Amino acid sequence: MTDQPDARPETPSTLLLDERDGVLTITVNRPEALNALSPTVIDELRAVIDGVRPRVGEGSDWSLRGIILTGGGEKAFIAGADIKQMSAMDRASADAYTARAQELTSWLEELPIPVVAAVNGFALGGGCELAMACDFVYASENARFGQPEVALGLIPGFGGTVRLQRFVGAAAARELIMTGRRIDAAEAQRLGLVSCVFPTPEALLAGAHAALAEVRAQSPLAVARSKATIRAVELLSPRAGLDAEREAFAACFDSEDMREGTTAFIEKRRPSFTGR
Ligand code: DAK
Repeated sequence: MTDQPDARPETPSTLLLDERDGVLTITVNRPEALNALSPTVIDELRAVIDGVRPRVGEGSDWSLRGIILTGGGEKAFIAGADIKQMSAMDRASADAYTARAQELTSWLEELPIPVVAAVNGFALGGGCELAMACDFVYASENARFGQPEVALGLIPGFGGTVRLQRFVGAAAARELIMTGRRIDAAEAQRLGLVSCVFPTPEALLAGAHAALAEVRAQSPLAVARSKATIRAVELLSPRAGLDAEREAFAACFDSEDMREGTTAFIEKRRPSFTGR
């Protein structure tokens, strides 16, 4: 990890935040630079996600049940790392920058609530990598995905070599990374990178909210444990993964949510979950 402290501004300069119905929408808002990930954007995203953590998870009041990450303006989700700022970095500052960005992607994966990437335009390089660290990747028809780092003399550095092949398989990942080719939303869905495509950016946001409303009706504890187990087993062999799943499944039988969910089913009523 890095030894630089996080910037924790009261009001982020590069993000718009909007919270309603237990869902926090984070909009990266630098449309003049196609929402490129400057070090300030990374630090502000880190500060926001860090601030969310006490509000979610076992022992919390579960006041947040989901996050939507999207891009400001009409052209881009996030057009990658900020090439202008990056061009002035040396090896040490690039290493610190990428460590902070990689840690941010791990935080998103570790949050006990779902994060939806609402990709409403270019998701290139670090933008595609940030989307892949989210739980659901939804896109509007104008979305364009790609890992164009090779055109800059770089390789993906925010987890792209690891995550892209998990989504699309090794063959397609090799091709996309080594050609730097951009693909549209339909192809991204065909390859498995995107799970839902919406006709417009407005429909995309509505779709993301609708998915999180579905999540909100479920046991927060079970959703959190599902996410954690999916992440844990990804790193294991299939046998060890099944063991980890069995253990996490059995642990649900100690929760109030499991008792409530099964009882509500039998009593033909809606469950009232507490997240305990
Ligand atoms: N960074 C900075 N500014 C950007 C930008 C970016 N990634 N992308 C676009 N902009 C700026 C443009 O410079 C332009 O600003 P002005 O010239 O008007 O001041 C403005 O946004 C509008 O862009 P365009 O005029 O280019 O718009 P177009 O519609 O013509 O083209 C485009 C859109 C998305 C095709 C084009 O902008 C483009 O190709 N952008 C660059 C996309 C890209 O290559 N992204 C990947 C960046 S590499 C690392 C770890 C990770 C990474 C790096 C290092 N370490 C291990 C150290 C990650 C790397 C990347 O993400």
